[in-house]
Amino acid sequence: MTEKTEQAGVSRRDLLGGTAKTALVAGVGAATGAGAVATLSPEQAEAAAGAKYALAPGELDEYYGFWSSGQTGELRILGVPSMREFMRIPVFNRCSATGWGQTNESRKIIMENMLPETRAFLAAQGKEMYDNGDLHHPHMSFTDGTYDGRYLFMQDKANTRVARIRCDVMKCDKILEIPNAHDIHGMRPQKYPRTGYIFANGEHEAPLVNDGKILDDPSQYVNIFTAVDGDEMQVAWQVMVTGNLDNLDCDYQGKYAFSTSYNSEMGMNLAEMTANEMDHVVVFNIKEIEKGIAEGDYQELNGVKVIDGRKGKNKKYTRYIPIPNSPHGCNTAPDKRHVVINGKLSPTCSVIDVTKLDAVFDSDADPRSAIVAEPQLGLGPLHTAFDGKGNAFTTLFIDSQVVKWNIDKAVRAYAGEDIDPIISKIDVHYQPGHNSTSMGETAEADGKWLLSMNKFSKDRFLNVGPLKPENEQLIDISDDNMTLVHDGPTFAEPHDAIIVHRSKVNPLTVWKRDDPMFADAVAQAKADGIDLEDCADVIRDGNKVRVYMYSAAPTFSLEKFTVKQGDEVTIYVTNIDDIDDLTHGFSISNYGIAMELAPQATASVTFIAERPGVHWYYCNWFCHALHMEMRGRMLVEPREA
Ligand code: K7E
Ligand code: CUA
Repeated sequence: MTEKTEQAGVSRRDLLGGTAKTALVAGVGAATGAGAVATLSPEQAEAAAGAKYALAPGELDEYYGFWSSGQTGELRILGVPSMREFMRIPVFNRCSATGWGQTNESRKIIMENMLPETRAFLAAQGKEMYDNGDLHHPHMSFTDGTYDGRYLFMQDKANTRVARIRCDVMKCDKILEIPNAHDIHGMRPQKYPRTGYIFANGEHEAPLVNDGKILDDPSQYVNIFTAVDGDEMQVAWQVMVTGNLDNLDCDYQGKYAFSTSYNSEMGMNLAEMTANEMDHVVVFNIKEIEKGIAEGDYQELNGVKVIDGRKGKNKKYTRYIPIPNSPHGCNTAPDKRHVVINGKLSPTCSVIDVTKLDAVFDSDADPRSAIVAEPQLGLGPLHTAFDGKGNAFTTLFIDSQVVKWNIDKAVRAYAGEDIDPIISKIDVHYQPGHNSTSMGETAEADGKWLLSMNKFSKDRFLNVGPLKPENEQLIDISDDNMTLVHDGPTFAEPHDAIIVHRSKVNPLTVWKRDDPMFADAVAQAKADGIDLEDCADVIRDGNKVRVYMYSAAPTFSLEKFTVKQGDEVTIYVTNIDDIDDLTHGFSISNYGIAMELAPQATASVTFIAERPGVHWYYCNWFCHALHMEMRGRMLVEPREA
């Protein structure tokens, strides 16, 4: 037993010592005995679930599922319980269908909050934007502890960004690159009183000013926790912390945020990073941090106010609660009181009681005094979801199971009562990461559905070659059993999803003409004296050419236009069709151009007309019986010799 473990008051038995750690690090599965394992054949499962999940064609789902896509960089919308995929919203990736990353409207969003050094770095690569992202965590904005349907927020671990999607049009409207931090991983919106802040964990440590002056001196590396203003999408403040920040959540009082932290050792390799028996959760005191900022207790770096909340520094701002080795998931229960910290290398979850945190901050009580339960659940607990009835569902990565357990029983067992908090276990296929319950991260958790997001599908689907899909399984949790009802293969790599009741989300069916998304195009048209909804015009402005047309099925208002080789051409297309679902597209052959034109939207694209000759533009979104005929010619006059 290490000295640190004794200080924390956790026994060796509670930690199961090195067994789980060794198994997890080595990637070896191991079985645990606790709890009954429920497995049904697909036929039994379907019968047991009363086919509640199976919607007839044309029937609508009760929930929206908002899925991340990991290294694909987009956000996806699925229906729950049908698990049908409805839509993909490009965010950090680029999109061939919609022109995300190519239209002027999307380029502005992607680049307007890019750091100057990133701009310069990308320019040296001959690029103006990153092509990739790693989107792990999608979460909706909150008001009063539940989803309010305004925005979805998400992070990019690959390139240190936070983005926002407007739920009225289901398009990304802001992407913010976070200075000082490295690799944003855990991310959550403030639950109360409203969002408010978006809290974002910088996962990897680096010198605070990372300009190359400090290199191989890890003693000078720090980690950064960031609060973003979710309305303005600007960084509000940052806190310097000790240890790699992994996942996070916050409370229902608007007082505290919690980040799990592995590698409290600040090690640089696997052995160093997993050396200690205990890591920690960092508790952020939001009001004290705001006060410290107001009182000037910060340094300003890259235009951001950074407070020092490292271990052993100012205890007003942060506290470090010792937690068994390498905690991962962090999930606040809908009872508004308990926060579950998932052990990963420890077979336990540690439960924080938020009502005990005031004492930790005010009277300097032992930070571990806020821990009120630490049940042993199985091997590799990664993430926990809730049913709103006092129960928790934790994924066990190594065991390939989900364990259902009761929070109150776990608290009583920790206090000494002889009681088993585990209710049941179910096999999932295979190696689950996140899980998610219907409305489960809000105060309105309704205990109907549980989604287990499994990293491996192995033998569950037809073999598609060495690269396999993941498998996301839907589990009916409406009664005491957990009943597996559906396998849903998905492409790389949804980590996380939220399941939002459809009453919370109410998107438009056509764009409003005064939408900010294309306000720049509207302003330019106005300056050029053009009516976007009734135009067929070419404006020449030196070697800049602005081409205005509208689309109305099955025609573009310009059947041809002429430019000169080398002109910088901007094409503005407005879809004047205002019928639900009548989307057009605009693509120019051999110019690499394509964009989406949803009903009543304007989109624009700029390029250099360097290829002389006749080039057809055409509608690339099937819209009409005469869709193939919806086309025109761009005539590019060759440069005079
Ligand atoms: Cu557990 Cu990035 Cu949310 Cu993945 S993290 S599983
Ligand atoms: Cu318009 Cu196809």
